[in-house]
Amino acid sequence: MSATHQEQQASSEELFTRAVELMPGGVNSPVRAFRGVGGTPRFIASARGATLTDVDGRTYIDYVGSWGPMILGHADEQVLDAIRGALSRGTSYGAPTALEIEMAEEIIEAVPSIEMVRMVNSGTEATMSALRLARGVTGRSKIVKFEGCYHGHGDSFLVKAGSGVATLGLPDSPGVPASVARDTITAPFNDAGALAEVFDEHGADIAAVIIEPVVGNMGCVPPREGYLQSVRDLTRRHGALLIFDEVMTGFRLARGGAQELYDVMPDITTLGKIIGGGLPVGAYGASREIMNMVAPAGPVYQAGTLSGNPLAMTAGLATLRRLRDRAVYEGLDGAGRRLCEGMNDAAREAGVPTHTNRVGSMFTMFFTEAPVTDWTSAARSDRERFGKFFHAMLAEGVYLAPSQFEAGFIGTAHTDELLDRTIEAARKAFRTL
Ligand code: HOZ
Repeated sequence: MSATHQEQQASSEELFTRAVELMPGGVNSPVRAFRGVGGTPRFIASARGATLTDVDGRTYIDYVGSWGPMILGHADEQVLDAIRGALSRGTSYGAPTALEIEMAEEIIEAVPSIEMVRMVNSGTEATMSALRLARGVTGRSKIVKFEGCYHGHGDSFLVKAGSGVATLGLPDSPGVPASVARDTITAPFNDAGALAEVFDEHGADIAAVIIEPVVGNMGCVPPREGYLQSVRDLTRRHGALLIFDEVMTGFRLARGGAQELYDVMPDITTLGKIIGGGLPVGAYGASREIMNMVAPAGPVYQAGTLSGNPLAMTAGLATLRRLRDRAVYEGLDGAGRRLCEGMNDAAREAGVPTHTNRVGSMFTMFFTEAPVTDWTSAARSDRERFGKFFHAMLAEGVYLAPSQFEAGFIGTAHTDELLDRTIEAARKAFRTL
């Protein structure tokens, strides 16, 4: 029997037993190990539309969407066709292509504050590069990030971070030099007064404030009305740059991301996820003046062997072109409303206290009654109960993010029928709690 054939026969349980001997925690990215909910991660065999099928032969309605990129659903035919076409022309050249120009044009046309862009290979790379650029431009060292926000695993960002760090309850990561961590100041999200105090104390040293304009990495937490504008005003007043980390929200909440939705313009924007159409990608962009500081136009160094990779550009372009139709976002918002209202009704009927945050097609149902506006309120969620709900949903054929502190994502492949099936599954799941 060939190795591949053996793998096809193996169950998630068997694969995980092998995987933990070979990879830390059995995975290549922490949250997917199910530590936040217990149990064995499902090993995925294939995905199509809004569904995932695991190696055990079970199919789930998927609200992870590869953590955001799959806004058109999995294995979208147009995206696959485009990738097939590109594949036959080779997979990487390490030299410029017309595709990169098309991608830059697409991003610049869509994202209001971006005049020039640099492609990289992941969201983490985008945020690390954006930070270096902000430091290079301002000649200052300190940055401000918000408690519970996550900007990838760069040293400067692993201070009071969300996502896997919050899920696993980890302290600020060993391996980050104290000298680096000292330059990261944290403040509570949604509290302009607290940020003003930080600026009063450190204003002249702060190179940048980095923020998820709608947080996805402590679960979905929207900004209070006027909050992003206050952050914009404070940064401007103190000569610091504002970085919007739109790796999750870019092309998701609106074609122009959260900056379009809330009409607040950052100095630098980071992107990822959707712009790669499911292949590894990231980008950062800003005004012409700022981006011309990046090498080789300017002195701030940043490079990458696979940056602007033709397959990633092709998948991304095929995706972004479909998102030119703004009606897509109305549809996604309607789908989000239908799902969250239905799930809320189901929780209420079962007498389970929950609070749901949603912006368009990003949502989180927190297992707490009180509004969730920042990390302190998110952390009050009953994580044990979330874990039980997660597994009950899995048993009903619904795949949610395996952590209370992640956002759910809806795509165009989530039909009303699938959304209603999810609500029905939730009704049953709540009864088991
Ligand atoms: N950091 C990602 C979610 N915010 C998780 C990525 C993964 O496990 O694939």
